[in-house]
Amino acid sequence: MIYSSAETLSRAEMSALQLERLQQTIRHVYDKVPFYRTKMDELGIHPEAVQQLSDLQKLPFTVKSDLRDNYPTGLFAAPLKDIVRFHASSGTTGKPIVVGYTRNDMAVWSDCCARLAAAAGVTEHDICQVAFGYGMFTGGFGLHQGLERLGAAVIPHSSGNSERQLLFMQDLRTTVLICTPSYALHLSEIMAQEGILPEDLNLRVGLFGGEGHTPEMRSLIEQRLGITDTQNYGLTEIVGPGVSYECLAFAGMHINEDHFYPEIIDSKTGEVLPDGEEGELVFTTLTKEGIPMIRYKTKDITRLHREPCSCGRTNVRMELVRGRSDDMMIIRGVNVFPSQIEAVLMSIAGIGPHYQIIVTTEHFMDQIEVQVELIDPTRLESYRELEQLTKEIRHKIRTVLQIDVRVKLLSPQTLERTAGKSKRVIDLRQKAF
Ligand code: DLL
Repeated sequence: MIYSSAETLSRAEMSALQLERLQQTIRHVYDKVPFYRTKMDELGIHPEAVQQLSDLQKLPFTVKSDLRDNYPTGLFAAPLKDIVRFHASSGTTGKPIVVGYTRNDMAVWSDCCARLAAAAGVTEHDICQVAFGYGMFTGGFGLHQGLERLGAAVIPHSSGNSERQLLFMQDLRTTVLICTPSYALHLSEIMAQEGILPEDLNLRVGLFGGEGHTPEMRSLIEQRLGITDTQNYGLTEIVGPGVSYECLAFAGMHINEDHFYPEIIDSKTGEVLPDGEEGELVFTTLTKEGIPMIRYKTKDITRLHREPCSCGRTNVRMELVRGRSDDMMIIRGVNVFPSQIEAVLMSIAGIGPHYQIIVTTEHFMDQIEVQVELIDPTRLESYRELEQLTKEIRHKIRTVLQIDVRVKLLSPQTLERTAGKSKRVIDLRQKAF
């Protein structure tokens, strides 16, 4: 089902709507956000300079560190009394990045997530189990609101506790599973262990996102869970889930471009590339009030296609994400920067500065092992001391990243030294993109 008439506008109608909203947004940030006003003043660009959509190219990009530098609410365009929800995601170092939604932002977000679910064939007759984390991560609440708006029944299970997930799936006859693709595969393994067959469940569709997955993973999920696997994409800085989504024609992910204006750029030169060319995806929000974003560089690599889709939708499609242009790792849906781990290690006495992060897949779940050298070799002799130190490192990493890692303490001079760039991350996963 096509949920919104905004998904079938003609190109001329969409462009006119986008231009009107873009002009309002630029005026709004110029008036309300000193960060944007200063940048625009420095370049001698005033809101009136945006007369057509391509004029957006005159404006500078926004990057993740701008959010960090203005932590927590420096980029907000609405007063805090108008903010009704906060969410957050990892920054490149210790501090997360924080976003805020007004009442209208929440309505837009729910609508975008309802479109996403409807495009995958979800209806009010479905029973949808959300296995994304509820909390500062946008996945749980975002999908929850959209599904409720659509009129589906929601089981707000949240992440983890696979046995209980399966219990509810069986007893409440869950038809739609919402989680990361790696968690879907993990669940399928638990099913096999417990002797639960796809036929014992009533699942028919998966709404998977937060990380990419390969065609091989997709067919494995479809086969093992007996469902249609659909993907959706989003990022905290833009709205969370609901930025783009697959329809049942599987011809890429339709972007909610009446709210999020996409560009593809050459990451190095910043030049905008024509449709069909691969580059970094950049978004400008067109209706956001809480924290509008102008030309936000996502670091996600993809291509855009504007021809209408056989599903009847006309909104632009992005290909499934091909990878990222930075070193951010996505571990079980959580964004992890090596620099965050480094910052934790460096704050603990007696270890470092040499360390390595090994990423593997076990039972379809990402695992991280942090190997770090001890400074004092005599510490190797005390088992209790080593255990305490290991615990401290794990605890601090869990506090910052919300994920569990394994820690291996090494004797000094164990890790290979290089004259050039040291290789901090060894990613042995089957590529997720
Ligand atoms: O992952 C929002 C989300 C939650 C989307 C649930 C879909 C479902 P962040 O934690 O800020 O937000 O991470 C955003 O995750 O820049 C991509 O690199 C990656 N990502 C998200 N969805 C996909 C996808 C949420 N379908 C970052 N394919 C983004 C590939 C994805 N990468």
